[in-house]
Parts: sequence; C-alpha cells; structure tokens
Amino acid sequence: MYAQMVKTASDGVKSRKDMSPEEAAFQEKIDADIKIEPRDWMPEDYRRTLIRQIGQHAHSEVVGQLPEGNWITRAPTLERKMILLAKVQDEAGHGLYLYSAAETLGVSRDEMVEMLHAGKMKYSSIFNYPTLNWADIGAVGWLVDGAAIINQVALQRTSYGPYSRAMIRICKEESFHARQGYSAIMKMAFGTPEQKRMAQHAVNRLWFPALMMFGPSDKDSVHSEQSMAWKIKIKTNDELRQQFVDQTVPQILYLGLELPDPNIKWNEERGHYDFSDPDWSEFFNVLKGNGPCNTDRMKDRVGAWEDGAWVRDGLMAHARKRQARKEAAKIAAE
Ligand code: BYC
Repeated sequence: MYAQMVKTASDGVKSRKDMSPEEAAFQEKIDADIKIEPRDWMPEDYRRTLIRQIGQHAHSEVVGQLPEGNWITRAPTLERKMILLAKVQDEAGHGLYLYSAAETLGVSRDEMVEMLHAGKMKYSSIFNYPTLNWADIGAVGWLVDGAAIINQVALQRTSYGPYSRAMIRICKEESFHARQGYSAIMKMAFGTPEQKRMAQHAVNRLWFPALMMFGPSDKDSVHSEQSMAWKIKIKTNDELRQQFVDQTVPQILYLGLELPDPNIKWNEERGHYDFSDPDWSEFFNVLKGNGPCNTDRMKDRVGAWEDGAWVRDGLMAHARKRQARKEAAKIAAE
C-alpha cells in the first residue's frame, strides 16, 4: 500500500513583532512583490513548503502521464494519436522544469523521487482515478488540465522566481492541452447518441475528482494561511475551485450535456454558480492510498524507475569517463 502522508502541522503565521530582523526583511520583499531567488536568504519553512509543493507538482506531472499514456495506442484517429502523444510528452517536460525548480532549493531530483516511492511525498489525487474510455481522455484534457491551468495561472505570480518562471512556460502548453481535450469531447458530445452518452458519463465521473484537485476547503487547508502570507499561493483553494466551476459550467451547457451536480445553479447575489462540495471523506481516503488506482500508479512509477536504472548508470559512467578524459587532457597540456 502506498499511502500519501495526510496531516502536516502548521504553527500559524508569525506576527511582525515575533519575526527576527531577517524574517521581517524577507516579508517586506514578499509584500513588495519582489521575487525570491535561490541564493536569497529565506526562512527554513518557506524553503520546505516550496520543496513540498513544487515536488508534489512535479510528481503530478509525471504520474499524470499514466492515465493518458495508456490510450496513445488506442486513439481513434492518427491525428488524435499525434496530439495525445505530444501532450503526454509535454507533461514529462513539465515534470523536468518543476524538478529543476525544486532542485534550486537544495533537494535533488533523486531524493524527491525516492520520497514519492516511499509514500512520503504526494501527487495530485486526480491521477488515482482511471481513464475507462476515449471520452475520459477528452474529459481529462478539458477538466483536469482546465483545473490545472486555473491553479497555475495564479502560480505564475508566486513569490519564488524559479517556480514562477516554470509556471509561465507550463501555462502556455497547458492551454493547448485543455483545448485539445475540449475538441475531443465536443466531437463526442455532438456525435452519435452513444458517443454523447460516453461524454456525459465521463463528465459525471470526473467532475468531483476535478474539484478535489484544488485541495481541501479553506477551513481544512493546513498550509493556505502561511502560503498566502508568503505569496507562495496567490488564491485560496476555494477561490480557485469557484473560478473553475464558473468557467466550466457554461462549457458543459454549450456541449448540450447535463450538469453533473443537481445543485449547480447561478446565484445572482454572489455573481457565481452555487455547487455541491465533493465528498471530502473520499478525497482524504484517496490521499491515504485507497483510491481506485493508487497501487497501480505507484507500481508503474517504481517499475519504470527500476527498469531505467541501467540508463542512468550508463549516463553516469559516460559522464565520469568524459570528465576523466578532460582532466587528463588538462594535465597533459600543463
Ligand atoms: N491531491 O493545506 P493544503 C496536471 C494535500 S498536474 C493530493 O490545502 P496546499 C496534469 C496537501 O499537499 C498539476 N494532495 O495544501 C499532469 C497537504 O498535504 P501535506 C498538478 C493534496 O499545498 C498530467 C494537504 O493535502 N497541480 O495538471 O497549501 C496530465 C492539505 O492541503 C491535494 C499542482 O500540483 C490534491 N488534490 O494546497 C494532465 C498544483 N490537495 O503536503 C494534467 C500545485 C491538497 O501537508 N499545488 N493536498 O502532507 C498547489 O497548488 C497546492 O499544493 C494545492 C494544495 C492547491 C494542491
């Protein structure tokens, strides 16, 4: 069983008077929207929070390749296959940018992967749900990447420079991902009655897991208060979730599909759609390792890591040989 740790203690946000001079100067930079760079002084908890979040984000990109990669060989047309292949490849690239951003904080990619495999680091809950048919692939691109973009557009303004810059590039690619998903689901929603039925089922099954991507409700979020104070997070989990619902409901209606939640209703007073909360007990259960695909996902990742050991060993041996040659040439030239 690969459980993902659930609770992390948080001591609350320090008031100015309790801050050391270094902490106060750091907070002033944050308040003035000055980016924090790798060599700048930072509180140890700021560094740890970033490693946790960026590491989790990187793992999500990599584990997130599995549910879609599974459908590359079964794409309905050559064009859809090429698009999906490109998208899944992009996700690997996103993982790389994010691991690199996390490495600037003093943790190695190998250490993060080890922690993931030991169940000590998380990846997004959404990837513990299966993709049962082609409609799910459309819905993943549209809803999952759509939710990810909303979160990541806000993160472009995050206070840590390398994370912020990685987000800017990732968002450009994510927008293609969401569009290709919507295009695939549109084809089905406007297709045969059977295709439309599949599209509806995909939306029904993935709606609540997509809402869970934004994390627990603000009242249960352990890290939000401090992460907002440090501008690691720019918007709260609930604010982003609401933004996703407001953006997505009109898209569902345009497709002529039924809304996946009977409580979705426009609220004139709030200027937002009302909607039901996801089943939070299911969310926490998935985080504990008990989702439909947790075991398979980790088995696949650990298997890929072990199968790739010979490539890593070969690259290291080659790098050592080149280094030795370079040093020998330098000595000979002296
Ligand atoms: N899944 O205090 P909270 C993609 C954890 S991939 C799992 O609110 P925070 C794509 C949280 O870590 C894009 N765990 O936390 C790729 C914490 O546990 P720990 C993925 C979750 O960090 C391939 C605890 O619950 N995007 O688009 O302030 C193909 C309490 O939560 C989740 C990102 O990773 C969850 N959904 O806020 C297709 C975005 N939610 O660490 C598509 C970056 C919460 O204390 N991350 N937890 O043990 C974030 O923005 C924030 O970390 C979150 C959570 C909003 C997710």
